[in-house]
Amino acid sequence: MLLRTSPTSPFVRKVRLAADWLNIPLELKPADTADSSDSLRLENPLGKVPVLITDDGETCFDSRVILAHLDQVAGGGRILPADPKARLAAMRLEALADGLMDAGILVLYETRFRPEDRHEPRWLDHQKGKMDRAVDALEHNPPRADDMTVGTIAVACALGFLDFRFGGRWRESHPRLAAFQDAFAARCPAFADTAPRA
Ligand SMILES: N[C@@H](CCC(=O)N[C@@H](CS)C(=O)NCC(=O)O)C(=O)O
Repeated sequence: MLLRTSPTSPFVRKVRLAADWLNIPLELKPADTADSSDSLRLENPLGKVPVLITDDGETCFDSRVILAHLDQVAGGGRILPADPKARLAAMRLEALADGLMDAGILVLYETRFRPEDRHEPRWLDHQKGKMDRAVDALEHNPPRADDMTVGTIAVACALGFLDFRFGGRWRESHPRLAAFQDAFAARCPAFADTAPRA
């Protein structure tokens, strides 16, 4: 299977971590989300990475759908628990971490797509509020690194994204989450291998 990637996308990183954990080989093909001639927009009308292209040519996005698909390819119940209660908890955790990344990306895009004198402070504060509340909620109820699920994979990627794009300021004030990230990195060697690079 082929994965359309970007070296800095935390959502792509989710897929790469899941595939590595499940021993599913993926061929990586970088995409340029800003280039209208890149086939990415045909593969995903939203023009976003990641996109998975299966061996029979089917395109699959977004990262949540891809992780669920990879779990199924691996036999099911591996990173998406079969037990309904555990499954819901893992999916909810994934949604929280994805939402944290979405808000961070909106903050980044505001600064990338608009000149500084047109940044909208109310919008930036609105998104930053979501990020702060998500990190605080995770600190209050930290995930367990020995539980490898769509949720813990997404949280690890969200924290890696904060480290990369927002200077890792969350660490000092969120010690339980920092301990989770360290334990996750120790358990999952692909976490270091997929660290974002500019
Ligand atoms: N919900 C999507 C989010 C994917 C996403 O936001 N990808 C960003 C890179 S991190 C992207 O491709 N942005 C390009 C754009 O929005 O045009 C997922 O889970 O895959």
